[in-house]
Amino acid sequence: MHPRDLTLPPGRLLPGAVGHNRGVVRPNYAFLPPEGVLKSRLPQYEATDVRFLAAPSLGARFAQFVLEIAPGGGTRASIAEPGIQHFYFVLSGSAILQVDGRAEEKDRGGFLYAPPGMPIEIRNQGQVPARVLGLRKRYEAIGLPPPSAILSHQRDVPRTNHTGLAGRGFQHLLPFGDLAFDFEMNLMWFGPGTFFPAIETHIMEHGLYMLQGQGLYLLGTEWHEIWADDFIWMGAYCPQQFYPTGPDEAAYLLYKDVNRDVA
Ligand code: UGY
Ligand code: MN
Repeated sequence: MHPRDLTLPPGRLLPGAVGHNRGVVRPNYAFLPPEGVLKSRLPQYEATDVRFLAAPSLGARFAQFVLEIAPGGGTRASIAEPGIQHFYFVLSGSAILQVDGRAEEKDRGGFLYAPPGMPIEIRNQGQVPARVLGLRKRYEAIGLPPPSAILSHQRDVPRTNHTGLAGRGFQHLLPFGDLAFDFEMNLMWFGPGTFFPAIETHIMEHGLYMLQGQGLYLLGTEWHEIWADDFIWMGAYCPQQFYPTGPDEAAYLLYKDVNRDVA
C-alpha cells in the first residue's frame, strides 16, 4: 500500500499531520508533495482549479502549475501573452489542445508548445476530469526567428541514451539543440540501479514533475524520498542526484533553461 493511502482508526492523527512534512523550501530548491499544494482559480479558465508549483515568489524564473479541468471546462477564450511561451503536458484524462490552427484531443503524454504571443486553448470535452501540467516562461530572444508551435505526444518522440549506461533513457519533447528554444522539456527514464554519473551542480534551473516510480533525490546536502506527482524546483547551482528505488522504471518530466548567454 502506498503510505499516502493509509487510513487510520477514528481519533488517530494522519502520519505527517504533526511534526513531519516531506515538503521543504530552501533558498535554491523546493520539494513539494502534492497534498500540500492548495488550489486556486483564475479568470481565464472555467471549471478549472489551478495548483501553482514553481513561481517567481519561490525564486523560480518561470511558472509551473497543474490545471485540474472538470468535464466541459478549460480556457474561456484563447490565451495569448506577448513575450510569454507556453507548454502543456497531459497527466491524466484527456484534453483538447489547440494552437496554430490545429486542435487535437490528447491523453496522458500529449503536449503543446506555443511560442511567445501565440494563442492557445485547452478544453476538456471528456467525461472525466483532466489534469494538465502547464509552464509559462518569458522568451529570451537572440536574433533568431522564434520557434514554431508543436502539438505532439511522447509516444512520437524517440527515446535516446547518449550516456552508454544501461537503463537510462531521454526523450527531448522540444527539438534538441535548436538554439531558437531557450528551454528544454525532457522525459528522463531511469531503470532500477541507475543514477547520474556525477552529482550535477549547474547554472540551469529545473522544474521536475515525477511521473512514475519512486526514488531518492539529492538536493543540496539532503536526500528526499520522491513518489509520483511530487514536484521539485531546483534553482541555479543546486547540487542534484537521483537514485531510483522501485522495482520498475522511474520517470520524470524536466524543465531546463538552456542556450542563452549570461553576463
Ligand atoms: O539534464 C539535466 O540537467 C539532468 N540530468 N538533471 C536532472 O535530472 N536533475
Ligand atoms: Mn540537472
